Amino acid sequence: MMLKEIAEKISKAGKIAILPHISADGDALGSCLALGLALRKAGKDVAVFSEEEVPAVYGFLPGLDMLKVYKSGGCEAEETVSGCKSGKDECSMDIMPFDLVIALDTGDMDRLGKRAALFNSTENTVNIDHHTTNTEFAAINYVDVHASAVGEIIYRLVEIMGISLDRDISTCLYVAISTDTGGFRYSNTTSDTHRIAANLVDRGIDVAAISQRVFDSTSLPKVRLMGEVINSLELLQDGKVAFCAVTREMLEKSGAKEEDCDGLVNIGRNIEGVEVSVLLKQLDHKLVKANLRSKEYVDVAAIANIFNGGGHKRAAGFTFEGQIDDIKNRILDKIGEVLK
Ligand SMILES: [Mn+2]
Repeated sequence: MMLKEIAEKISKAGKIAILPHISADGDALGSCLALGLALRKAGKDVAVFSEEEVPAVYGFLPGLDMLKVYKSGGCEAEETVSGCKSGKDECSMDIMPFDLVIALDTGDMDRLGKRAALFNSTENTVNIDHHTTNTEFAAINYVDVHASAVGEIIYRLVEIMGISLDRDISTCLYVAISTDTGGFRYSNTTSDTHRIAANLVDRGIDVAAISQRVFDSTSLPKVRLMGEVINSLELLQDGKVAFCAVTREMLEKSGAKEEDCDGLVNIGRNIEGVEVSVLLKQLDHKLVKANLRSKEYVDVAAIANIFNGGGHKRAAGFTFEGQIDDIKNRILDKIGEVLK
């Protein structure tokens, strides 16, 4: 499947829905809003539906006025950004039907959560992604595992569609690409990544302000949570594996929110000698979310896959039914099998 075919499909549609994955991150949100802004410029009727409120850190992104938090059976103009009311008081658009639904940065149907119903409301579905574990769940699938971020693919798609990049679209794409590459530091960063970023900078985006907001702004509750996580840290397998946990009690004690757990897995990964870092987060009394990161050679997507999760070689995750202690040894065994 070529991007040109997706561009043609889009050009034939009038009303388009764009969906990021659940717990949308910088790449998912930045890509969805960039594509949404571009399609709106091309005269399309566009809505972006997220599963949850947008994390406060991304509250400055252009185009958030077209984002709605999806509720099954309708959308409500609740808070679309953590702590801020949406600019719109009510849905300006009926939820269904859409001519085309596009999922971005979404490895499989489970990652659409409740919005799977919306996705399946039409046969015209598109899946644009870069996860190695993508299940090609749409009618049209475009998966480029060499793209550092879906933002890179959207950059190319917008170019193919002949829509001019403006400052707002460029800001969203820059957030998408810079977050998925950890600020152009991870191994997925290529010369293409930098060339695209250079072109975005040429559109007049404020790199320092964006970076400050995305990378160098931490709430006090998050700093407190980091302290709790550091206290839970264990080094195992000759110091090659770092284990951390986030319990509901820790979240309550620190006053932190779910979104504050973002990036905490890197605390373990950044320790000298650690190859794999695992962060286990208690979602509720029976669900645990595992975040996995590796530094040089362990394919954590393959490990996550064993537990029905997915992701990238150096960053992956899965959800598990049980308690933190139940899953810990099982993951450790799997990691032990592939550690040098
Ligand atoms: Mn991504």
